[in-house]
Amino acid sequence: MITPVFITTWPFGLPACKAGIARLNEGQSALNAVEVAANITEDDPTVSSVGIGGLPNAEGVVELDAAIMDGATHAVGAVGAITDTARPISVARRVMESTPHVMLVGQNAVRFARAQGFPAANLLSESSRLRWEEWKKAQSAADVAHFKAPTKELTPDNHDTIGLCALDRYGNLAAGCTTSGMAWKIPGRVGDSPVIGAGLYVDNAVGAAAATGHGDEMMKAVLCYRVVMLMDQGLSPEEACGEALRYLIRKRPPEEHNGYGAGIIALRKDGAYGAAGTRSGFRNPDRLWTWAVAGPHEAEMREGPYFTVDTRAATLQDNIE
Ligand code: SD4
Repeated sequence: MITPVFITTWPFGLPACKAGIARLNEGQSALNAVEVAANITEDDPTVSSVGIGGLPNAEGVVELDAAIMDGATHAVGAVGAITDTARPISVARRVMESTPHVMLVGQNAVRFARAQGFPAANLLSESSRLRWEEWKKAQSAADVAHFKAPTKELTPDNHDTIGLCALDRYGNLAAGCTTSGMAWKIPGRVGDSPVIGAGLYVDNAVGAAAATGHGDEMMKAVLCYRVVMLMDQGLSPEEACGEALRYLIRKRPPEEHNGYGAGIIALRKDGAYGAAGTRSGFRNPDRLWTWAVAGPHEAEMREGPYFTVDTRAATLQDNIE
């Protein structure tokens, strides 16, 4: 029998990791375990970057992105910039299972959710509202009105996705992502999390990957697809995550990504797992890249490894090739 494995990003993903592995050990599917585990973080108002309690956009509205992908069927469902609805990953699963489409966005995603029985919910917690008020005081009203939100003003806890990867005892893989995205983002901005190949990707024949970090940069490198492709070529999960990060760093100007960072988790179909992240990212040199994993052992936190390259030299070299 295959030993189940469950991985999540960030320390706030630990409760989800514990719930996910418990479901897998009960014999539930990887897909169910990812959804149930993601719901735990989405429902927690103290996590300021996912679901209820997430930080809002520049106009004070919480807009959520989420996606779920089933390695067994290669099906995927996603929602982008959905408002007033708890548990966006469950809405994403409904998109996958009840429509012929992959992604619904904005107000029509909300209408779809209501039609599917998801009730209206207030996502803006009091503490997130106060932080938004504080941020808004420092902005020019004209800039906000003209969609000039300074999305680059990031602090350590204003933009984190929970990414989840699972392997069940039947050998099936699944992945998910759910986030409120970057705090104070321009209304309507959709990040990498609901975008297949960027925020997550699974191929049951190879493995699964999910990402967190500066989505506007990570989308440009289709990061998670790359990780799975590299595992298919024989790299270990950790090497594949590292190579994908090196690729991102080579392709994009350092000033665009250095301050923000990226982290990836990966799980191979045989249960091998790994991760990679940037340490100087997330605008905080002391911020550690940490993730949670449970499998043959209890859920525990891991750190790193960290990947960087000499970006300018590599950019030149890479573009000549
Ligand atoms: C986004 N990738 O919306 C998400 C945010 C995140 O650490 O994960 N930040 O760009």
